[in-house]
Amino acid sequence: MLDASRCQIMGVINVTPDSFSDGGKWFDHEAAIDHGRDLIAAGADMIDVGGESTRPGALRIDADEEMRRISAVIRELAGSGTPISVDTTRAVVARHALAAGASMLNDVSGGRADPQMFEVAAETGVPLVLMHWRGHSERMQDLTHYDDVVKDVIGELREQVRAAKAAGVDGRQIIIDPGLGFSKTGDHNWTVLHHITEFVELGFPVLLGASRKRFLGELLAHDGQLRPAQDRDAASAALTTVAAMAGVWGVRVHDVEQSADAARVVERMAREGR
Ligand code: PMM
Repeated sequence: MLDASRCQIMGVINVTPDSFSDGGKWFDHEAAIDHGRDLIAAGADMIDVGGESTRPGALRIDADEEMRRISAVIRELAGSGTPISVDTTRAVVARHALAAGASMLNDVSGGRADPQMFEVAAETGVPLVLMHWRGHSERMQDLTHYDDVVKDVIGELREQVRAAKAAGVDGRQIIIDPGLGFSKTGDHNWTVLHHITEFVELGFPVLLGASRKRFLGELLAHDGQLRPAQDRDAASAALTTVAAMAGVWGVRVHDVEQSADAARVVERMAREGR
């Protein structure tokens, strides 16, 4: 069962040369493994390992390259007892990652990129993150039309949940994620965040990935320059506080320490009300 005693902290390792948020720092396996250990020491409950960049406009790599990037990192960290989720849209990579020791699937396409992802989840029974998604990175920012972003995202997420269940995934495995920045403008992200309780009320654990994203860089811009990604961590932790107070199950963050502290503050405050 998923821990819900307080907002869960998912630390991020992008084993990619081109991530916007950490600029390829963890492309080297040894560096990625060391970083994973540091994230756990800083208070992460789990680590999300991904080998394919999802930055807007990014081109795809093939599945073999994706597996090559993440295998050793997952094997090593899972082998020392760290709960690992794998950030992939491909069923073949998901299977490979589970065999290497991962215990959760984080599919940013919510099963839309590769319907066989649902089979992998149904067969293995592991938790599956279904993120709201409209298209791959190279075209996702062309797919930002909404009549009502909150209603439309919830409606599309419901369809993804329905498809997962129809393919045999148990509802108790499902975690939903509104997909901040994926086919969404900065204003869309803020509207979704303002209405985040409506997502929580759908009855599934909610995961949020706001950390270091462009909309925070825009909010904190100075002299017309975006605030650089690595200087967005205080704002990211502020959103962890907001999310935890709204009953969000978990946050996917690059800087674990500040968000872990924020989640603990919110948990302690909530205990006063019980
Ligand atoms: N964002 C990114 C990658 N994976 N997974 C989930 N579930 N939710 C997200 O919002 C999300 C994700 C892109 O950010 P990164 O390049 O910093 O990893």
